[in-house]
Amino acid sequence: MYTLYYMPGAASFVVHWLLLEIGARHELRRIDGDAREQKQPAYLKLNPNGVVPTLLVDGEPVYESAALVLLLAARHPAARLAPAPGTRAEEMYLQWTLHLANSVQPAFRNWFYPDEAAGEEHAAVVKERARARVEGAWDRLDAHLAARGPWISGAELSAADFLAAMLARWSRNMPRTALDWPAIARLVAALKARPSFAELSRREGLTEWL
Ligand SMILES: N[C@@H](CCC(=O)N[C@@H](CS)C(=O)NCC(=O)O)C(=O)O
Repeated sequence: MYTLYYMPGAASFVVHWLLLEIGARHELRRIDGDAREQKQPAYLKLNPNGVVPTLLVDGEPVYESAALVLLLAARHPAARLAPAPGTRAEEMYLQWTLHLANSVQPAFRNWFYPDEAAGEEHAAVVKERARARVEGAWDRLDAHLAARGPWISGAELSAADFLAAMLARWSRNMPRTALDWPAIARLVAALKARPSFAELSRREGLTEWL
């Protein structure tokens, strides 16, 4: 049994999506970002970083969205969202999951929270550099998908594709959205066509990027 602490459209989005895609039994607890509930003591006991997502896994809190992507794919082999160990597909799956989490997601954090890195007076330059980093990431992901795709790990869909689609969604109001890159646009269109995406959007009350 799982309990997901989430905010609509946030980094919890991919975890929620995978729970639906896998068909895993779960409950949802919405965190009120406007009230900064993620910084309140009750939530900090679960996730001392004060961010979403947190997933209770059999009652124990686990955080970091990419860790939860890997964890859910590994715990539910029947969903076939984690490539077999020791394969080339697994190498690409792990490489890109960690790259998206370690390099691309922090650039988005700078885009959405531009005063965090160096204060309000440097926010414009932080944002501009974040935009360049995100666009560079799309160049490289698109080239990889064109050469080795259609999915991140090759011929088969994996949990990493859902993480990429979430990040692509975050670019929807940037000067260039991820959908300007054709191989990424194809991946995203295929994932958005899945019933889990419609259900996810309905549950989170999302009206953009449908
Ligand atoms: N590395 C973390 C980052 C999570 C993160 O930055 N979450 C954002 C929403 S996308 C958040 O909770 N922001 C609220 C805040 O920072 O107060 C993860 O991937 O789980």
